[in-house]
Amino acid sequence: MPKEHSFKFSFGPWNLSEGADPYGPPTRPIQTFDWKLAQLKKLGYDAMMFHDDDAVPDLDNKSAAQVRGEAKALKKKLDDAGVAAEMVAPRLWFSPMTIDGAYTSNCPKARAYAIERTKRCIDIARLLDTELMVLWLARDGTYLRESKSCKRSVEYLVEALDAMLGHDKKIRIAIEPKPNEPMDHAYIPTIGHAVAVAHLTRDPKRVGCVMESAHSILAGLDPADEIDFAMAFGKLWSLHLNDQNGLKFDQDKPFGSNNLRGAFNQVRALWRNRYGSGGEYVAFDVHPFRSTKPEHWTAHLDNSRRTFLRLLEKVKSFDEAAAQKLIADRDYQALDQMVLEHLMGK
Ligand code: GLO
Ligand code: MG
Repeated sequence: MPKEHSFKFSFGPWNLSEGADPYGPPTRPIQTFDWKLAQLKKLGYDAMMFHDDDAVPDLDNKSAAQVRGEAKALKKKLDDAGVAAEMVAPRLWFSPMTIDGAYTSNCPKARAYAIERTKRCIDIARLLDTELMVLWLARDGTYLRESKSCKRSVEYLVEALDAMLGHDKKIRIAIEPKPNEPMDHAYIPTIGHAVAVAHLTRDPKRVGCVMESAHSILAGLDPADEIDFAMAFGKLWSLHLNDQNGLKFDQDKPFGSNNLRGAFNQVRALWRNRYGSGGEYVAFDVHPFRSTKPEHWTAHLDNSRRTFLRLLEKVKSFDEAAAQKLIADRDYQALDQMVLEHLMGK
């Protein structure tokens, strides 16, 4: 087992969501950013994740000087609160410019918009004193296979990544794969795709990934293996831990809520690989259930972190020597039961 090291935690303002879904309006009153920051502090988290327009609202309609001013004011607010900015991510799925995709749109103007917007996002990240930008490629995929070409899309994506890497010599880009939703098929569905694309860019060392549990499950994969795979390449630079009940809409359930054993294996992979020893954060990309009352609004974040820490104890107290004996004897039947009994507290 690795030597003792501790984990640092983060979440984004969108994780204190108001309950709106495609079928109904918010079920909790809209809250301010300051309220969300105060909750983050109260819950004992260390950092906040940002979309570029969480940091600078209405970004597309602001001048470079305005953007700089607002980003600096936010940095001061975070400093005063003792909270770090973990990363900034360009929100490339809202604008009328990205209806048919961002970096891989069929429209050259849309592709140019996506790259320019991302450069602004990078500038904001640097003003918030983080070198990490997360790319969730929400609309870079297809509704209709015949409408685009996957090979051409990969080429566009690499061109865009090269432009980002050229814009700032320090920025590190973590691609967040997801196989579907909002698209039918996304071009970067798994960690393997993200790692492969990194190697086509001008500076592969600065392109890595974020593993989100729900996204891996939607791709039919095991999140713990996705963690291990990314870490085998030194490419796991952030995490969106959560849970997902099978192949349906992206649920972003509390960590461990659906599959406690799967969550145990994710924490075990992180612990065994010393995730976090390079300053990486454990982020929870979780949402409250729509039915959650305002007075219980932050419970999913508190619970996810609590579950993570409880599972960390389970990881540390797992009898590795006994497990190794069973493995050597190929007695996986007994190993299976040993894991279950350990998780059940016997
Ligand atoms: C949605 C994604 C989303 C991203 C966030 C950061 O499925 O998980 O929440 O993580 O926008 O880019
Ligand atoms: Mg996510």
